Amino acid sequence: MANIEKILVPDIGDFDSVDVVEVLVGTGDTVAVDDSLISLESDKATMDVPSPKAGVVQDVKIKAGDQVAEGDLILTLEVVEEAAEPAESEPETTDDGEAAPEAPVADETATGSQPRPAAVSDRPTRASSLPSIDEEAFAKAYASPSVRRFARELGVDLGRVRGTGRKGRILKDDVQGWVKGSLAAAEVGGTGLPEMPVVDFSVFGEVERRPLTRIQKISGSSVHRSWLHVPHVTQHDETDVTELEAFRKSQAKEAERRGVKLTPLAFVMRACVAMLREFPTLNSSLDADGEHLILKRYVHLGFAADTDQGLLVPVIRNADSMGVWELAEALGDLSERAREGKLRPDEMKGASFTVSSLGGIGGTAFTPIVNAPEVAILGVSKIQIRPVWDGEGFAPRKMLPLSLSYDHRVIDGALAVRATTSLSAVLADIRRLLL
Ligand code: CAO
Repeated sequence: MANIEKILVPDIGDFDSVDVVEVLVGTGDTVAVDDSLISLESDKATMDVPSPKAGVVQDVKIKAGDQVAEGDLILTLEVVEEAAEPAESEPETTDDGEAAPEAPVADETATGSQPRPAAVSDRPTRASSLPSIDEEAFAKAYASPSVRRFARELGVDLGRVRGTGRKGRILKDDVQGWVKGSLAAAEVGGTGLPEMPVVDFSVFGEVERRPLTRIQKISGSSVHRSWLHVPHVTQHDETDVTELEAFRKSQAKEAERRGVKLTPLAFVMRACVAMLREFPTLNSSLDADGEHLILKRYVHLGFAADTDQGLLVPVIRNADSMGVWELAEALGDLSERAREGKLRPDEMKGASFTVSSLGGIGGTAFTPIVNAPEVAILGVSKIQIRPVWDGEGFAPRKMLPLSLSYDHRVIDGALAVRATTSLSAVLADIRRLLL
């Protein structure tokens, strides 16, 4: 026959009655000895009432918000004998079958002198995706001992959890919700970013849903990864390319003869090689151990090519061994094949530095995203004719805007501006450029 026992509110110290702030079990729940049944709160402390017996909850007689005093009925429990505590720690059972639980387990933040329950100080292994526990904030968090224990078991820093209980008290559900949120964030890269809302735009007007191309998906995830991992800074500069442009235009016939399109980009690439030789840190990658820099002795220049399938980055290998004409030829060949979808996979690998030119389109400056694990990328915008002070007056000069984005873990601002200053100087002096 089922052994049904009444579980009563135990001795709660000097209080006539205290508030029930949380009922932690429901009908049908299986409880073990010492599992918390309810949380009580006086003006001095929050305390959990542990179950004196193991069993299955039959009927819960109180609810959150009630006031209770010693001897009040909490619930009836169908006791499971074999799961009971050993005799020496078993709580007293009265003759009429009522079980008095042990004294409530007080909150560790209580102002009184209650000892901190042993389980609360356990330090189970935390899920690695959860942030570490700030003990001070944990201690100050407003939560019952059972919720604290639960948070400890999951490695949750209670200081970070927003309580939805009365007066902001943290409930078990709040801890569970926080863990779910953290795991969901970890799935999207451990960023802790709040999720974007899903919006039905058709509510606001007509829309078309178009699938992303394979290239858009790949390049999208690659720029996103870089954006999240690399602390970016962009150094802007501009350089006087009046002479360079005059020279380039003077080569129109030669370009035609060679069947090559000679654009400013070939000269910019030649100048980048000079910059990378002078500042090899820009031609490096951070080692995966985070403690070494891998300096590359080669210069393989990637360049962003806009195609109707999305952004591709073909690579000109050993660009440091090429002159302007060879660079222009490689640029023309690779960008044409990029647009025709004819690049081989190995022609898009191994870049040590990338150039992204929007100069054929427009713009005055932009902040390109570093093509990680490279550590720097040069953005090139459109040449503008602007009045420049030459010491005596303003002269119309062709100015080329440059935007160097870099990984601030590897490159300091001073190094970056030295590099762009050197790059500008080379581009402004055709003799140095053609050396
Ligand atoms: N200022 C003024 N004019 C420029 C210029 C500049 N900085 N750069 C190029 N031009 C001119 C060229 O001389 C050419 O003029 P003509 O048609 O009169 O000969 C015209 O602009 C078009 O050049 P282009 O774009 O065909 O050639 P390019 O060598 O400059 O660039 C390529 C090649 C593949 C880089 C380019 O076509 C491209 O795809 N750019 C987009 C890159 C991109 O999307 N970057 C953003 C990525 S996100 O960081």
